[in-house]
Amino acid sequence: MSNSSQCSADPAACAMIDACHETGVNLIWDRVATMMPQCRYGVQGICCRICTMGPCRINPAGKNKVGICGATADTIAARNLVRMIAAGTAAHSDHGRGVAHTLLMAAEGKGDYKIRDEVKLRGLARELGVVEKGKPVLEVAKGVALAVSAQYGQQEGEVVFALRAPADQLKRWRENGVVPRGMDREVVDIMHRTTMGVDSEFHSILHQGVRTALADGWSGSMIATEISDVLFGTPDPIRSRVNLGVLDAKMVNILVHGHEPLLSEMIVIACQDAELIALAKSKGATGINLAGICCTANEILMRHGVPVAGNFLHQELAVATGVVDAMIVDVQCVMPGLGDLGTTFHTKFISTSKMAHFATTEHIQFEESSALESAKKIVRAGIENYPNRKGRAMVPDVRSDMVAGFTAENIATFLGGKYRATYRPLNDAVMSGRFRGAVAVVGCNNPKQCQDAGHVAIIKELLRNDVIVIATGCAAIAAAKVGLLTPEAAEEWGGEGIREVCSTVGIPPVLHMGACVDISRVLMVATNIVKEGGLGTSIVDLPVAGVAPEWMSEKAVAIGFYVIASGIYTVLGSPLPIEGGPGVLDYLTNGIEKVFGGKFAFESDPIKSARLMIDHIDAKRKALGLPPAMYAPKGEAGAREAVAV
Ligand code: NFS
Ligand code: SF4
Repeated sequence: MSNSSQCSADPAACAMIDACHETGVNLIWDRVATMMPQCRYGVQGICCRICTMGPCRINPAGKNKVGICGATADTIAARNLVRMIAAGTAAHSDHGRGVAHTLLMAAEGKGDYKIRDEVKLRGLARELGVVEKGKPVLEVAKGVALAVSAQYGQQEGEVVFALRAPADQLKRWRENGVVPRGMDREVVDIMHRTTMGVDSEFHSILHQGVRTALADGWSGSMIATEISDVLFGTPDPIRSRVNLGVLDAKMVNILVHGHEPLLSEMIVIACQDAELIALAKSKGATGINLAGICCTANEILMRHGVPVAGNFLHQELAVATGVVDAMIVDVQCVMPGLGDLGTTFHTKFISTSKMAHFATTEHIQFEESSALESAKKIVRAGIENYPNRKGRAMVPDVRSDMVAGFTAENIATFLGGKYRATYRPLNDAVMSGRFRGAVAVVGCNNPKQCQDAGHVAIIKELLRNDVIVIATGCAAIAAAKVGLLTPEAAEEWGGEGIREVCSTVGIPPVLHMGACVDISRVLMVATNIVKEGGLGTSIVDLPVAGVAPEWMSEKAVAIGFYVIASGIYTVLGSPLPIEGGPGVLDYLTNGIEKVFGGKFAFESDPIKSARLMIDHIDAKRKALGLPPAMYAPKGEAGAREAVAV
């Protein structure tokens, strides 16, 4: 096991890792260490076990240049990769499907959900061809719920939200036959196409990967975001706090972890219930403290300002504080190993999704039809567990303030003014060179990389160079932990241009746009910038880039694909598992740019990664005939990292 400072850049994490080591508690970093070295066939994507003539492992320099069926390294690498896209798209899209189903229930007056953003609902209705004028809100809600639900199983045609893309991008997709038909259709297409003896031409396989990923970004995820806004309210900037120090040893601590906002929204209400607060006090606690982990945290942070206990690699560490009385989980990014910690700590793990059961958790089925009742039952179980605390109560005294809650809509209000919501000032700031460009920093933690170190170093380097940052998912939480989501961070870390713009309007230099499904908001920001005018006719023309420094999930592969296919250059902190397929590697890091406008680069060094994006941004500025960045970068590359991390 390596030193805690090699595991994480976060002092709260390091304190917990050290404490766990002293008491012999096994953590994810210990399991990584014993797993090394990992199989290079897997890492390079050239192990195939699609049929039982295999498994086949390709060794280009040895005897096995192709699989038993004759599949080449490129065929195998492409098939494996697009199956990751299918899984990632399925996950995001199912999340959207669940939210759409809940909208239908709300429309039919079943359950405890209400319509919170009627303006957005009516706008969506018009876009989807649902008659809304003069109709009561619940009738419109039903029409919208049925229309978006139908997108999942649509067999032919084009998903509706793909038409939001700038015309030039849509044209590229149409010319290459990759406009998605429906989410389920594209996922099934991948599974069929990649089974033994179907598609073996790697470009063809990869283009179906693009089509499926576009179904995620421009439909499945976009539905999740839009309908969540309708049901739970479109976010507005909101203050909160982040890191393990938001836990309170004297209170009943309830943690929500996973992704879907349906249950967590109700948990927020249940935690304010007078009867349950009284029950908590009767057990000796001072009250109920709710916090989140991963993207569920981002969902209730964005809309209610609920504090965030941490990102992906904080899930075990939160339990190890000994003060988490219940951890409520639904789907995605919940480590199966979590439940085992329950033998050491008193935390009650409560699984709630029909889809996700754990050998060691208690399962309380969450029913949307009686959502608040389910939520109260779950919170009550946490309160009842408070007296069972045993062993240490160790809450690191580490927390930061932050501002979250930015959207494609409210950026226009902030920069344009309340009565003149427009992207004009943002476009002008980019055109003048005050903002050199914009980068979306997204994605996970990965225990093979020092937690948060990549995210934080890249963001600081970008800000120093006057590149404004948009963040989502675990990357946004990483940035929040070091104070980058405060308006003051513009002064501290921003170059002259960032300082001028962000300080004037009082926004942080890193804008938190929500969970990973909310990368659909980032697509709309890029689209709105194009439509505002002055920065080209396509997302491809924009001085922007994307980066996922610490990615690990299949969902991240789907995201990466729809982002490059939307015309955005994207850097990954560790390579896609394709390096054993030379044709696939060359196409995704080179040739695909001519087709869709974006491509991948792989770079593990944060400063070099930032440099790649800044060079790309400068090249795009030049192509647009824009002046170079208005101000010289502040300080020296990475100079303050040693102090800050
Ligand atoms: Ni995104 Fe959000 Fe985090 Fe990665 Fe997991 S929580 S959906 S997949 S680990 S960023
Ligand atoms: Fe081997 Fe071909 Fe079967 Fe894959 S599909 S396991 S390469 S025989």
